Amino acid sequence: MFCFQCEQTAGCKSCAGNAGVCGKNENTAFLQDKLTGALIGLARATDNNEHLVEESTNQLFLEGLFATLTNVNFDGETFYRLLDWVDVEKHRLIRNCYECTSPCGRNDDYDMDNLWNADEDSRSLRSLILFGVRGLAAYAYHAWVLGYKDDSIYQFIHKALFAVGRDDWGMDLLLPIVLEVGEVNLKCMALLDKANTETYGHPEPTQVSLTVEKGPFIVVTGHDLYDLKLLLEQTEGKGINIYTHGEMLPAHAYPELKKYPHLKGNFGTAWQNQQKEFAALPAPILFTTNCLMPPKESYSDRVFTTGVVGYPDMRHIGDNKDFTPVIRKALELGGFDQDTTFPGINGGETVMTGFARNTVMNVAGTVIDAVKAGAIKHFFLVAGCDGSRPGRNYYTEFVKQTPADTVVLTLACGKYRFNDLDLGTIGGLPRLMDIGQCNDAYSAIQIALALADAFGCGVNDLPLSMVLSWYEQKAVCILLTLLHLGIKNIRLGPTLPAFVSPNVLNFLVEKFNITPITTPEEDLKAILG
Ligand code: SF4
Ligand code: SF3
Repeated sequence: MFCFQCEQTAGCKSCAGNAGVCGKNENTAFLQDKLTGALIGLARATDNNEHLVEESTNQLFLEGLFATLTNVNFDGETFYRLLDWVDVEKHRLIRNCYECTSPCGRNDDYDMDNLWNADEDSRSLRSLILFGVRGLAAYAYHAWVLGYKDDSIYQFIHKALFAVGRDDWGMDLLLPIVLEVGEVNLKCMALLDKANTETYGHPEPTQVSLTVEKGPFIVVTGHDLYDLKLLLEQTEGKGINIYTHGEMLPAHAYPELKKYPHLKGNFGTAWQNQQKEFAALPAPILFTTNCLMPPKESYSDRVFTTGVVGYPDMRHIGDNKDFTPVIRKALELGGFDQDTTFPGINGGETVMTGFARNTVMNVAGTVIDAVKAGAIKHFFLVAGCDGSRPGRNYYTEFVKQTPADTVVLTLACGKYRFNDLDLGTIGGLPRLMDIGQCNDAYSAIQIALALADAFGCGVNDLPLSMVLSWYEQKAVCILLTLLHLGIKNIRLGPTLPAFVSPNVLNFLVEKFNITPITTPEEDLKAILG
């Protein structure tokens, strides 16, 4: 196997041999490559055939790409099903081709080994496109399940996959598509933001308890708010409480979700701690998306998956979204005998969320006055994924060391390293504000653009620094979005992506001045002068 799509890849180079660091085995890696190659073949078949593309074709692109994201699906059955589906769609798109006696090869599946063995710059650029499009597909999927669709996004996915299969394209053709991933991802995150806010209302600042009350409960993790909503409906009046985990935390801030009194609080920290945190949990855990780690025996009887998530032998809730087996399990396990608090990493017993664009823009006047009066000297966006590398302590230390006259905005699962800290307030606002999930990077961008507008300058001229952490492919497409917007001086860690070749890195440094993180002390000194 060969895989280097995430930050924890072996030796910061690539996972090879029998299994990846994430637990993906050789067979799953093979099937994921096969499916990706087949989707490239399907993208080739859409060329000149866009008029034949149906909803089911695009649904397949989204599900197929999402299923190959890190920590989403380890189940061979899923990939066989998706491969069969590609076959059906391809037959429909290019029936004549299947009947042709002298095939030209134009619609063939792509052999991913060609990509992994290509020269390093071509491999790097095409990997950026592929991994970026995997992240984008995940966001498009979340919007899709809420009924928000945009053909131009799907057409770009076809174009991008077509490019991934071009062994003969150079930097001149590939680089614009790399940046276009960022552009289309912005459109996609805007669509998801619209879907979430029109369906569930605008997030409101909300304090979330880290105490699990006695009695039966269910822990729900991942990013899919629609699954959470259905679970809340199905558990209503059944004496079962619901606790969010990981990237589901911002759900507490949406009016249409927080109205359920049995949506009680948050359990646990970021994804990489799940094998320890779930071990003795007297409750089922529902995975709606990444990040799923191979379940340990100590809790594997309590793991349920749904949507594009899958793991061999774990119970999967299908498209009918009937969560009865999860509910039965919760009642059978019974929960804790007494209220039990699971403090955050720094000992806090509650966390705040809900500072998305609407909330922050409603207090824009206060924020701008505070900046003009010198009460707020600088903004930091400390955001992105968490992971298990020890170097990620940087982010906790960085936030702890930010001066009292600065504001820290955050989003995604990396925040669990510091979101239980009490950083106090500034001009009546909390110094630490959680904007939401990783896709709420859209909200952060809108906040930055509004600030730039108010001060009559560009985002790069604002007293704002982005200190980002990455792990999986959604972070890749968000990073490309920031580059598409021309945002410079991003600090990125804990390590730089293995799939960025030295020449591509030089380009990113020269054009956007991307820099790797160093130490909190040095970086803060460099930023604040
Ligand atoms: Fe390795 Fe990451 Fe690929 Fe898993 S997803 S095999 S950890 S590079
Ligand atoms: Fe986290 Fe997996 Fe990326 Fe949505 S849940 S941010 S790592």
